Amino acid sequence: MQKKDWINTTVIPEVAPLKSDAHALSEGFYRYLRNHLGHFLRCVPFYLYEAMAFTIRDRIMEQWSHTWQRYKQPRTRKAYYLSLEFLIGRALGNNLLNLDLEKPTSEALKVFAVDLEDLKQEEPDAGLGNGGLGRLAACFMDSCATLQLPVIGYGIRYEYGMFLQHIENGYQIEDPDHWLRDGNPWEVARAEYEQTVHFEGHTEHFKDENGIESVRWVDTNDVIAIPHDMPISGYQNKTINTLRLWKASATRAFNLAEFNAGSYSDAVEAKNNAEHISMVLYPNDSSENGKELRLRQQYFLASASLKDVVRLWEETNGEDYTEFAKFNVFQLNDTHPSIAIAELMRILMDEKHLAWNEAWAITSQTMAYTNHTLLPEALEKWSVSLMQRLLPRLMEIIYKINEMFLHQVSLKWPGDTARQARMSLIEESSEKQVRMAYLAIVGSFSVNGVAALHTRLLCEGLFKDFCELWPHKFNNKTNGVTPRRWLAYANPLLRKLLNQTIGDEWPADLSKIKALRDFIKPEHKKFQQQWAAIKQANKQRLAQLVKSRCNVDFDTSAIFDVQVKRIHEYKRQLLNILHVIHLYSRIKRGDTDNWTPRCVLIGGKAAPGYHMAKLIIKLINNVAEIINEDPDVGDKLKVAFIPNYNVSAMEIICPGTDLSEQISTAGKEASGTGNMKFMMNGAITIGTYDGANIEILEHVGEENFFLFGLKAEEVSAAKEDYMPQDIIDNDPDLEAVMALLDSGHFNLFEPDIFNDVLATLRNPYDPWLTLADFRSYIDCQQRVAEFYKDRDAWTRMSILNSAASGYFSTDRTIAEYNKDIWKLKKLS
Ligand code: B0W
Repeated sequence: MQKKDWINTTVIPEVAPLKSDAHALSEGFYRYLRNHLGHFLRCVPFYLYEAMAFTIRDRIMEQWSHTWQRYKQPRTRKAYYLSLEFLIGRALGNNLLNLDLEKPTSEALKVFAVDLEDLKQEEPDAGLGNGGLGRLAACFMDSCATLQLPVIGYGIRYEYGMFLQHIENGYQIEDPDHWLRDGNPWEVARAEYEQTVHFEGHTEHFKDENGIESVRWVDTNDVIAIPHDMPISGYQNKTINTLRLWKASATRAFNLAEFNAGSYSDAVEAKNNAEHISMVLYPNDSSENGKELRLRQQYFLASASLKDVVRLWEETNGEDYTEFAKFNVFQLNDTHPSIAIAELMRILMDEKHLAWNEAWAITSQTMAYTNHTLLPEALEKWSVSLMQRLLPRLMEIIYKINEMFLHQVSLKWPGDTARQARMSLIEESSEKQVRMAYLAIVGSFSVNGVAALHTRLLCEGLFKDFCELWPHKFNNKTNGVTPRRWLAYANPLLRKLLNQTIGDEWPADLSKIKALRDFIKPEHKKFQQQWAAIKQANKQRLAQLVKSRCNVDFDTSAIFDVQVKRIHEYKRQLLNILHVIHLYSRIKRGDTDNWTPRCVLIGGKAAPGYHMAKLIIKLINNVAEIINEDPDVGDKLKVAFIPNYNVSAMEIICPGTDLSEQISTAGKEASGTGNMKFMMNGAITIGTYDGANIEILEHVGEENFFLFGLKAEEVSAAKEDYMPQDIIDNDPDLEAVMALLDSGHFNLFEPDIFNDVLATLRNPYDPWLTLADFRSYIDCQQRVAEFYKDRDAWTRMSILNSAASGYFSTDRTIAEYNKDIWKLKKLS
């Protein structure tokens, strides 16, 4: 589609900005409902939500176009956040907060006897991510808009997001999440900016008219990428940034020749194949993959996004690329989009006719890579043969990058062939593989980890050779979370109290929250009571959620002990459940003097192909059922597994939590971000010395954190002579727990189903060393139980945790990315 010249020549009439008072909003709402959607008030509630979303979007649009215009000014340096995942959640409530429209919107709806809170529930979560990595991308987008940085997010508009989880007989069942079924009122399709992405075919090397060696990639199968833009509102600053999500579409709706020849299904198949690319999010969080469709998704995102940036560049600079690196920077969210490095080389050389060295100078000065994991199984490798078939030109470029790189290695370490083999971008295994993390390091000017320990371990382990070669590239950027969604929005009661107590600047500057420290003094007794009352109310709200989703009664006078995150062996939900069984065993043998009642909530999704993770879910559910139905247990202990844990659930869960479980095997959790959401909302952490837990502990002080377990170095040492059976034999509490499990007490009607769990716990090669930390964990939990009895002391500790959470705002994280890597000017 071509832009028409008259757009530039027509005189645009003055249009008054839309009003945003309650009356204007109720008018807008009703017009959308009746005139646009064609419904009346007694329609299904989704349409009411949609009408209000459109009404708000109109207000966003005015600011959005203004922000775009500013970003399009020549010589404006911009950053592009490339990510296969953006776990956004719902948008209505968040936009109302950011636009300061909560009050008038609520009033506008009252006219129609519609409750805003009910309306918000109609919005499906945009679950375009697995867990921490995808949610981090969403928090980053929020902070970039709030800090008024010209950053554009690029991702995929998956038709189906993260699967919906429900539980049947204790087992996880996955249902498709067709979140776009009824349309998405927030997005704006921009067909005029579609891009073509090539696959397959082959390359031809030839000399151009000037005798220069050139390459063309021909006989390709092409897919069209159509951008759908989502607005990202900044916090009360009139800035709306853009998240551009690509939808895949066939080049022609049908192959007409085939269609006319009567081969209808073949003609439709081509269309379907193309559209499969953006059909579904891969539900693997930190677990193995290697599927062709995933590589197609990665290249689709990288190619379409780079071409879009090149288009934007040429709008103001023509084909002169000399200053491209000065004004553009790409942040790669893990290796998932790292094929962008080879793709930018291809575009610059094959399409823009730059020489290798020029193209490499630009590429290696514009790419920056964030690593999110130390787990070897999550490090991406793609088979060379797959790459050669799917992306033949890209594979040639990767080989050439490797050749130049290994030459550099040989100059630095002459004769060290072992090192060359170790560092090669190509792993020479039985099936040759491209090591994507190495490609990302070689092609980037910055490589960062996501917490201090993680970055240190990367440099000492996985990336040691590279850190020795290029120490200047490596840096740390400790993760954060946005205080707008995770405190101001999720915890409205606390928001009000904070505003009254420390002023209302904290949502845009969370460092202000440290002023709370003062309020643990005896003269602020009233504040402390208000704090405790708010926690109580939030626990009530959480208890209602648990009742409705799990049919389990949580008594709000008990300690609310919560672990919600993806289910993975390294995160050790198993350790949590061993503690639960230990408490149950104590109750059954009458060891309940001075008992602290406890409600344990666990939630999270398991990758559909991850057998052990799914078994852990089943175990949690079976243990919960036995405990909750046992009259001897009563209110002393309750256990629930909350199905379909997602962003919206966390908005209710984190404000209602007392104790935040962050119990991964030390050295395995790169950062964790749930830990930060809980802390901000005044939960106290029980955790290992791992990921960002360490920094949380440093900020809040050891006396306000329940620390247990082996440290990362101790884990490595303990692996040498780890004897789980000896640990069991020497610990009567653990022996009792194992005896209950061995006896089949939790699976009387399904004998042997937990044998694999029991075998891992007893396995001397268990990489997660679950039993090594059992005693330390149980003792620590006992200290928690004792401490919880002094409710005033607990409240003070809770306040201190919130007060120390300022560092964990993504505003701080993004300010650091900007200072050290992006170097963008704030645009107001
Ligand atoms: C996510 C998805 C995939 C995949 O689809 O293949 C592979 C790996 C991940 C992933 N997620 N790798 N690390 C993470 C989590 O990232 C967050 C944000 O930095 C960290 O807080 C977590 O510690 C890390 O596990």
